[in-house]
Amino acid sequence: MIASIDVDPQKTFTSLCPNELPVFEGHLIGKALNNQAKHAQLRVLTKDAHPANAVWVVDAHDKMLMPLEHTNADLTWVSHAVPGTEGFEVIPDLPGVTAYDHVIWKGVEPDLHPYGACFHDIHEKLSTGLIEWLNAKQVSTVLVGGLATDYCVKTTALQLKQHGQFDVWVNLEACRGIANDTTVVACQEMIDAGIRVIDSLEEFQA
Ligand code: VGL
Repeated sequence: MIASIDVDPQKTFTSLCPNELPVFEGHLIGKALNNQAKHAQLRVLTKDAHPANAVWVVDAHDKMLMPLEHTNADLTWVSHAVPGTEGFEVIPDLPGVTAYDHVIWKGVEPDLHPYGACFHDIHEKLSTGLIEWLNAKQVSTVLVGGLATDYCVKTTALQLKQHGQFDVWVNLEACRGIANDTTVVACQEMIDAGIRVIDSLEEFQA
């Protein structure tokens, strides 16, 4: 069984929400996510769902990426992906949530800012149930895309590889990164972990 996973394809990570965390071309990956889903029998959506009063929130972009002492919120970020706001919505071309087979909402607690979709906490203690759900559906292969390559896509793919027994593929055509240097490092980290990082679906073989 193959599952495709749309990691945080939300307007908060696009130029549609310039005050949040815009990723270059982030709003353009919807069709590529739909195409990869055609290679899978199951489709999963993950969404950041952050409260406005989260401990990691700063009020300006130049105050971001500062280390924090919080156990499960490592860096400062501007407020993003708050349920009820535009940034929480999915990007154009994607189906509504009920069209998916499974949906994970993460980062709901004010003092937890996870990147990966498999655990609620950075220390990977509190499962979101994603790996367990994939196992229950007898999924052997996961095809991952979304936003952003260098944070949530990377961490989700690494967790799926390290804590699950899946063949993990990351389809770069259906991803965009926040910064080029961290994206290059992220791709190498994924490759080193045994993840297949591919430029397009043409390279995918289950
Ligand atoms: C993300 C930075 C902060 C992501 C989330 O989805 O990649 N990046 N929060």
